[in-house]
Amino acid sequence: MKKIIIINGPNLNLLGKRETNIYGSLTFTEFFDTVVSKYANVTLEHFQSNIEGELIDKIQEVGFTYDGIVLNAAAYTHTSVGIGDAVKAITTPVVEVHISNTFSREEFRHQSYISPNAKGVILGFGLQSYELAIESFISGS
Ligand code: CA2
Repeated sequence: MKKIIIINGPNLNLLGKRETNIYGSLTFTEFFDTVVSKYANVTLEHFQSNIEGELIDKIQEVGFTYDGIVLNAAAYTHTSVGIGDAVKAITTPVVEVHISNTFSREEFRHQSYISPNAKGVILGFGLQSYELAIESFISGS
């Protein structure tokens, strides 16, 4: 079975509880449970942290053995050279995802330190962005 992990960055633990106009009203746990049942043919894990170093530690921990990483580094996407370097250093392919269309938002959200070393980028489809990323690992090479 393929092993895929979703790694979520800062404040994504607030999904479904705040700013529901931008990020929707489902909590990530509610969403994750539906995804786990839908993709019963893959092993899916989820990790969230508000701490940059913990995200880097997790990327390094899984980044040589798992089949795919779905990474929403949230605000660190736009600031973190460290997370960008970690993505570059590992062998597991990373698909960068965003819930919102970052290009329709403020200018500072147009910059990503992840994209140059990601296998692909999916954004603007709400929580479905995560599902599309998982699908890409299931059906892709
Ligand atoms: O659209 C995305 O997925 C983002 O990665 C979300 C980040 C934002 O900084 C990126 O530019 C785009 C913010 C995540 C904050 O999540 C919250 C969820 C609910 C309530 C408040 C924040």
